[in-house]
Amino acid sequence: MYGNDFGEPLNAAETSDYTDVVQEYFDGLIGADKRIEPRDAMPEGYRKTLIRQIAQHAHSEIIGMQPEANWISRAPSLRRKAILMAKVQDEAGHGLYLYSAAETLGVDREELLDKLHNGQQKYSSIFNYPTLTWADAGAIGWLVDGAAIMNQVPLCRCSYGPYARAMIRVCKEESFHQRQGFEILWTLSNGTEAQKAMAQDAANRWWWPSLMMFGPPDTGEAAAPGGHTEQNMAWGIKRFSNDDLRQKFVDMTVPQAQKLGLTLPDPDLAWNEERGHWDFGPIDWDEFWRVLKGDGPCNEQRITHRRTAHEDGAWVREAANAYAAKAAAKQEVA
Ligand code: BYC
Repeated sequence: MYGNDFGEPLNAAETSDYTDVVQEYFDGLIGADKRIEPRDAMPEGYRKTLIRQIAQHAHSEIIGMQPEANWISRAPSLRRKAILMAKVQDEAGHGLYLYSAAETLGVDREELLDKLHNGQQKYSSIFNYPTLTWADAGAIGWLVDGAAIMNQVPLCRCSYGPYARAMIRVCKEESFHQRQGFEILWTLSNGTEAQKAMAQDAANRWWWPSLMMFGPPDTGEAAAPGGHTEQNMAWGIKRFSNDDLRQKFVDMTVPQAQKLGLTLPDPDLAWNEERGHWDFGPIDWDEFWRVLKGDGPCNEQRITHRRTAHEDGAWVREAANAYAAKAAAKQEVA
């Protein structure tokens, strides 16, 4: 039983012509904070927005495997290697749940991958930065997974059922990843001077790109023209604005940095008693938009690697399809 199973579901296939009926039914479910399920009729804008966001999210998960996989062969111990390998596999799993969730909206996974490969769809800006030292594996877990959790926990209450349900497991795993990253940095910060310097350098390089992960501000000069926040909040897809989540992330992370004995690279970072939040300095939005347009340090490398992996894996897809066809033919005979 899912969200609205106790009511009278309005089946998408039976109602395609009756847009006002669809809208009324849909608005009723959203207004009552119920879940929209794949069989439900929904406005085209809602469907397209979800495909855009879920696909971008899925692409981020699989592209996000690259910077960390870079350190599997060089992790400093067998234990570290095993943990990192499991983490990278988790990210592949997240990609699979998310592509499956997108497919419930009537889009084909192959089409989404084509759009990633030809640049029509985005992935998170954060994965266009390089992992230069082992401490970066720690900083990604601590800061990048930390930001991802902040952004994704509210998505467990997203109005679209399959996305919300996928997010529950994703968030549990991200939470483990965040602790794994923190523990790597904890060990380095309590190690030799050189190890501590390595941890500090990683925190310096990953801090600002992590703040950019939440997306452009909702208002002001750096806001995206026609940003999606207002509409997506009305649809129950987004529960908080980009700036609110960014602030929550800063508030959560500053005390953790203090615990680690690391400084964050922002001279304006200061506790604001009146607001009850940490103030932070201006974000370089020009850098953010540059990275989004393809001009980050690793954009070219990430997408080339992804395309090659896809081409190299063609035989696996062909074999799986041939096996499925054979199994289906056998069943027909039986
Ligand atoms: N990178 O109006 P806005 C992870 C785009 S974590 C690239 O605020 P929206 C992982 C945005 O798409 C990362 N593009 O849009 C973690 C839009 O362009 P389009 C993935 C970005 O959708 C650890 C334009 O800027 N997480 O996977 O309301 C290890 C204007 O933005 C970014 C998710 O995807 C960015 N950082 O809000 C491994 C979570 N920010 O599409 C893996 C789900 C903005 O109109 N996604 N843009 O051309 C979301 O919550 C929302 O899509 C965002 C953006 C908060 C990211």
